[in-house]
Amino acid sequence: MNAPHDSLATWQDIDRKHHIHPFTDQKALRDAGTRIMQKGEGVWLWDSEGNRFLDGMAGLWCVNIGYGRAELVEAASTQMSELAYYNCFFGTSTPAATRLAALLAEVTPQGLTQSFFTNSGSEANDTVLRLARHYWAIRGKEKKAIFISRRNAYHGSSIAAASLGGMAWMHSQGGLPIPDIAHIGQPYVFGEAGGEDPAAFGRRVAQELEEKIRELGPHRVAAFIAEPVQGSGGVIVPPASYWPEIKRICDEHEILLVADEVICGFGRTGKWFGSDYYGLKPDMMSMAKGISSGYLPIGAVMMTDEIANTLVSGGFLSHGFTYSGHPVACAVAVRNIEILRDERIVERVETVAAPRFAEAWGGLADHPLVGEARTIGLLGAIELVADKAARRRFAPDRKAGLILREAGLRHGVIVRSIGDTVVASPPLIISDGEIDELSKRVGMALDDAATSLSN
Ligand code: PXG
Repeated sequence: MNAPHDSLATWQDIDRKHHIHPFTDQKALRDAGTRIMQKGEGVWLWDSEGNRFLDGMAGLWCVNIGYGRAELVEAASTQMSELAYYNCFFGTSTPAATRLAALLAEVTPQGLTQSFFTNSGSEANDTVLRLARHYWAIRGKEKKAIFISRRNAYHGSSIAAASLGGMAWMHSQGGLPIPDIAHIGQPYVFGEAGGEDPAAFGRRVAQELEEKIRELGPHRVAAFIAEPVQGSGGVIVPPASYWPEIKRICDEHEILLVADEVICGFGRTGKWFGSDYYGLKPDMMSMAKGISSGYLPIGAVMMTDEIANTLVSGGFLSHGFTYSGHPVACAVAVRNIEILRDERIVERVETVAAPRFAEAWGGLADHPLVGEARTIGLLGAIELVADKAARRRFAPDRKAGLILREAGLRHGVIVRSIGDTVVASPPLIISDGEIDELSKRVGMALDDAATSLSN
């Protein structure tokens, strides 16, 4: 597979000298050396040394139809041969971009009909911020500029998207957040409800939105943005009482509701979108990742006719990227969405895979290290605890989550640790046997971690 001079040691050496990695402890990585991933098939990955891993994270929450689908390779190759690039500026488009716009209008929740294309989720959320403010300005309400988001939300890494995000450790690098962004609490039952009844907690946290709107003045608030289920925050599944209350508040105060579907979109919850799962009727929706199953970078913002028509009435729109509607990325996204639709992958997640995963992953709750195991669709989380009965966490310097993640790698499974919350988000095409295998391997990693942490 490799050229004769290629070897792990050479790659690691080059990587140390020339590559700064995203979201990585740079020093620790240089000491440890990079793992080189080389091949993927279905839910499986192989590294350069031939180690095989069950990819419990679908790459980075994105490879929804799994690795190695020849149809997507074919779609890219055909489009590249015919027209490798053209833009959507100055009155042009391409068949691939128009096909994708039509398909998105078909699969997204009713009412969302028009797309703006980006290259990533971060760009989609930057776009949301600019378009929503511009929308209110066209309607003569330019003071409606503030975005309300949530603490521990993740909306991307660009300046606006990271400001929308609610992670203090991200704000601390690069002088964030930008002005006119406010944050409220998150519906994190295990971490923050204490003994409160989950339904009451969900309503109370949602009502923080109303308090914040009153504090700021509804005439100054443009939108509320949130993931239907927080992904990078730790697969935080809100209580059933949460979203209905948020919807009521947005409607009553004339605030746009923006659903960040970058992780929840394209079948992750067993519905096409997290908004479908919760019956939300968002005014705008940001998406990326699963739109192309990660085969090429692409994102989009979907919006209602009302918003799009207002933008049209505003005339010239001064926003866009060289690669907005890149034909190769669009062609791959079209083929990916057709596969999700025609092979009824989303329906299979809802009726077969999600119940199986709920049972297999739910079984991990019996482990002494696990304070809670939860799933929704093909998203799962376990909360690691030092004392199960008291639900007491480990001290942060014990790095229990990282220990579990490392133990997982030794057992040939990739999961993600977010503090001491360990999450999974496997490809949607995962078979029943592979779902059981994923949970079994995490179970073995838990046994290893329990031994390490008992010392
Ligand atoms: N919104 C959400 C909900 C996301 O999860 C983005 C926006 C930004 O998308 P881009 O394509 O700009 O990365 C994301 C991305 C992690 C991790 O470790 C998750 C993401 C990105 C990087 C790391 O969990 N999600």
